[in-house]
Amino acid sequence: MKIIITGVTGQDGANMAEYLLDNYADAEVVGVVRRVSTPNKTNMGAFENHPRFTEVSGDLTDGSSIDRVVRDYQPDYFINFAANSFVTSSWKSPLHVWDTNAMGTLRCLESIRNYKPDCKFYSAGSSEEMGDVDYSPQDLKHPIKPRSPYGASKAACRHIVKVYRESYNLFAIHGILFNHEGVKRGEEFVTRKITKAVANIKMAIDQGKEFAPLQIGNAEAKRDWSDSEDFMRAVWLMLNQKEPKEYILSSNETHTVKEFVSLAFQEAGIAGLWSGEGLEEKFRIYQENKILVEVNQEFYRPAEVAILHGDSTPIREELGWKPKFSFQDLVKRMVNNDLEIAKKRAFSP
Ligand code: G4F
Repeated sequence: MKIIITGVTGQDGANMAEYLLDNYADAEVVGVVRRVSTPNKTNMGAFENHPRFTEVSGDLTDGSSIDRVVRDYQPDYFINFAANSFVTSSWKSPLHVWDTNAMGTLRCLESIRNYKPDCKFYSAGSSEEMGDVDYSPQDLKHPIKPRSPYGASKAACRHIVKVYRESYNLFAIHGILFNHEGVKRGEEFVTRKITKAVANIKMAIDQGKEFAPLQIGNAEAKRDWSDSEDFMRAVWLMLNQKEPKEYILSSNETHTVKEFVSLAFQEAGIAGLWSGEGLEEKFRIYQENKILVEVNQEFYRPAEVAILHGDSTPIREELGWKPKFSFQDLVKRMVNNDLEIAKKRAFSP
């Protein structure tokens, strides 16, 4: 069973590789890594030297590299987790985001069509495609109304995957993933930004040192957060159905960024309280005037998706998927991981 995973250095790619290597003795994983001048393979630590893992060089913006990987490795599955996935940066480099995400997906589909048409293909869809939502919770019938170049690029993937599935009879699916996080999450995303700051502030408080408050953008935004590890099991279920049916993956809950902040500090043993409104809103240590978090215009987006709240009932009922981790578990795991990292850093010689 040969599985190509693009984006294997990222959170989802690494979690998927780990899941397959740990659970399927016949899984041979080929991880596609984009050449960068300063490689970051931190997330690959658990499997980089695994005997059934092979690293190959490739880039979604270079169709010839994708052709070569598919032709040479003849995969049974191709899981595309490579993307420019940070929504904010999509306003700054929209052409690059479209080239990687939308054209990149088309390049994968063309390579599969030409060199391994019986290969099952997974495209990582996003709840950002829903955008300016009409109703909650969102299901697969929800109109596509993206609010960012990123969301629009993922909507393009959704359309082209359908076109290839129907035109060429490919097993190609575009599952819609609501927000999913974890200990491998990049530090620019709001959850990891919060848990890393919580850990650093906790260390400073314990050592009697001063600290700068965490700066965040829209604290009222609501997201449907899950654990990436739970989603990887679901992606594999989707790829192993008889027919190529698409599903939504979500926790079926929605929480504000403020709730995430409060819970993360609470997990580190710091009780806090929100006060003020809009840009004046602040999160302070309970019954003290010490500011932990401030709202800062700099982190607002040109257009915001105010609420995401998914309905993943169909995959739960039809494929039997059930998440292991709750919202509270997720926050706890992320905070404790960042506390460990902060402690190691503080006590390393
Ligand atoms: O963590 P975020 O940057 O994730 P976002 O934009 O929801 O996108 C993530 O989830 C999508 C699925 O829905 C994926 F497709 C996508 O690739 C990515 O994984 O921001 C979450 C929310 C936003 O509303 C943002 O405005 O948090 C708000 N926010 C408030 N302050 C902030 C900040 N986001 C970031 N990154 N940094 C802040 O300081």
